[in-house]
This record gives sequence, structure tokens and C-alpha cells, in this order.
Amino acid sequence: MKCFLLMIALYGAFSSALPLVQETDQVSEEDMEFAKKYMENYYPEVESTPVLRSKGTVTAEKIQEMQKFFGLKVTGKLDPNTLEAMKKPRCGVPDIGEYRTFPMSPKWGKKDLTYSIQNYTPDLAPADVDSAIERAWKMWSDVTPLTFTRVYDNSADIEISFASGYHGDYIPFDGQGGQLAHAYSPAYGGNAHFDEDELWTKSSTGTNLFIVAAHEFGHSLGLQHSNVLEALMFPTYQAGDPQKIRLHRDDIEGIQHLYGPPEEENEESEDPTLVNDPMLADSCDPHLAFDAVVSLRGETIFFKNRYEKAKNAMEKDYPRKIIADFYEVGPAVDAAFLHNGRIYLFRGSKQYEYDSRTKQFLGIKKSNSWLGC
Ligand SMILES: [Ca+2]
Ligand SMILES: [Ca+2]
Ligand SMILES: [Zn+2]
Ligand SMILES: [Zn+2]
Repeated sequence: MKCFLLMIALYGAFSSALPLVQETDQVSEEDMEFAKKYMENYYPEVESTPVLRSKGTVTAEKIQEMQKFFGLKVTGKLDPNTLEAMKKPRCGVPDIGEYRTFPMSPKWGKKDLTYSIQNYTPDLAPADVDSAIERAWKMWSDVTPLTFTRVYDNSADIEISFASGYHGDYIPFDGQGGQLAHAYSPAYGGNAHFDEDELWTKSSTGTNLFIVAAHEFGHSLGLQHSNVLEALMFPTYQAGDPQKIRLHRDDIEGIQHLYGPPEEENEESEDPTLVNDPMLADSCDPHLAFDAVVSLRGETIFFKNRYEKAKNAMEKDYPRKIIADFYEVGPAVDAAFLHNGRIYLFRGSKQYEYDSRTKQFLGIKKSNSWLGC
């Protein structure tokens, strides 16, 4: 577990003269130093030989790369918006280009993973830490075939710990703010470290442990940063109601690219009782019962088992599998309704939200979230 020949850690090993940009743009020396450090940490040159690299280069090109990633106006200069984005608390893992997964897509070769909590933060009751960590894993197990089980000995696949400053790897923490946590890709063991100098909370004040842990565990499983602002895997911390945090389509696509959807949603595991699906056999059978029905834009969709059929549809290829239109909801729908331009499909304790026009997936919530739960 301690083979920390982590590429990103080595980039800062040797320093040399720095090609600075825009001396005339009234960037304070302090901000320039900060930007150098930021680029060194989060925008390392992946192609170059780590040991020979100069550190902290703030070239216009690097700034443009960062601005593109953050969806900022691409000026190549350390303008106020760029500095503001750089100063937001964030994850310590670099933002590497357009990759949604780490280069080479390392992933776990098994589905049942274990984790251990090595120590506790004094900021929270241990039970609150346990629960935040458990819920963070659940975000990912809900959308993959993966399972996460806590163990109390040294056998854990993924070790979780809190530490300040230097803590045994090449990436020291930086006091309160700035870097909040980092986690290693599966190729490096997947361990997750949380900066003890932050004030960890279970609410929307301070730094919410569950939100940061859910993000870090994405790295532990093989995801890189996303440049989609609403994605959980976006690099900066976005304070919010922890009850409302959900995975973005981008997060789900990323993790399912590595591990596939949950087994029950996997088409390979055909349920033999559904082979003679009534929707396929005879949708005019007087005994046919539907699971759910929803009307949208002059079209009415009937759901039965794993198929949907539409009345007044412009498209002719019905009945078709529900996953053809609503991949995330999986093989069956319990209930459905339309509200403010969105379709809500319920299955079990979850509801899946879609744009009614484009059928684009918007997110997952608890089924009972409508009841103020
Ligand atoms: Ca910090
Ligand atoms: Ca603390
Ligand atoms: Zn991250
Ligand atoms: Zn660390």
C-alpha cells in the first residue's frame, strides 16, 4: 500500500526558472505564487519526464487549460474570475485534460470491496463519520454492481484516514481551506485521506464529510475529475444540502463505463419469467395490466415489466425496452408522472428524473422526497 511512486507527487521534486506570464497585468506577487503552486498541484505536465520537470509554470497555455476545464472565459491570464476559481476549496487530485477516468482506466478487478476507517476526526462523533462514509459508498454502489463492506483489520482494500500536513505520502495537506482531501486511483491502492485541518461537519456549514467522501471515493474507484460543473466529480467543493446531493449523469456514465450498471439492471441476467412478456405477446390481451402510465407531449407511454409502449407516438419502434429510453431506471417502472417538464419514474425506493422533451437523465432521488422526507 505504500508504493507511493505517484506520478503527480514527483512533479514538484526539482525546481528551475519559471516562465511567467503577463508581468504587466497587476497580478500581485502573492497571487502569482499561489497560481504557481496551483498549477504545480493540479495541472502537471503529464507527458513529460517527472524528474526533469520544472515546477509551478504559469504559462498562458496552462491557464487556458484550467479556464477551459472550469468553463471560464479563456483569456490565458490570471484575471479575477480565474483567481477566484483557483481559490475555492477543492480536491487534491489534479485535473487532467479530458479524461473522465485516469489514464489507462485503472479499476478494481473485483466487485466486492472492503474499506477500513483508520482513525476519526475530533470534529464529529464517530457514529457520524461512520454514517457519512457509508452513505458516500452507497452513492456508488447504487449505480454499479460494486459492494462496499467495512472491515476492522488490516485486510481492507481501501483505507480511509484523517491527517494534517505531511502524512506519509508525497502530497502534504495545506492547513484549513485549499486542498480538502485526496484519494488514490485503484492503481495506487485507492486510499482516501482527509485534511484534519478542515472542520468536518454533517451539515451544510463547514466542510461536509459525506459530500467530500463521495467525491474522493469516485477517485478510489477510478474516476478522474469531470469538467461538468454539476457533477460530483467536479474538482471544487460545492457546499449544499447533503440530503440533496446526487450523482450527475456524467458521474454515472463514468463509473458505469468502468464497472457497468447494477446487476439487476444488467440485460445479461434475463429473468426467465419475463421471456414471454405480455407487452410483446399481445398488448390487446384483456387481462393485461400495466405497471405505470405517463402522458407527455401528446404521447402516452405505458410501462409493463421491462417494456414500454406508446400511444400516438411519432416513432414506430414500440414496444421497446424501457432502458432504450430510460437507461438509468433499469428494467421496470413502478409509477410515473409528469411535473414541470420533467418525467419522474419510480422504481423501488428511488425515483429517476428525466427531461420530458429530450428524455435526458437528470438525477436520482428517494421516492418519498415529494413527501418532504
Ligand atoms: Ca486544506
Ligand atoms: Ca478538523
Ligand atoms: Zn477529486
Ligand atoms: Zn495523503
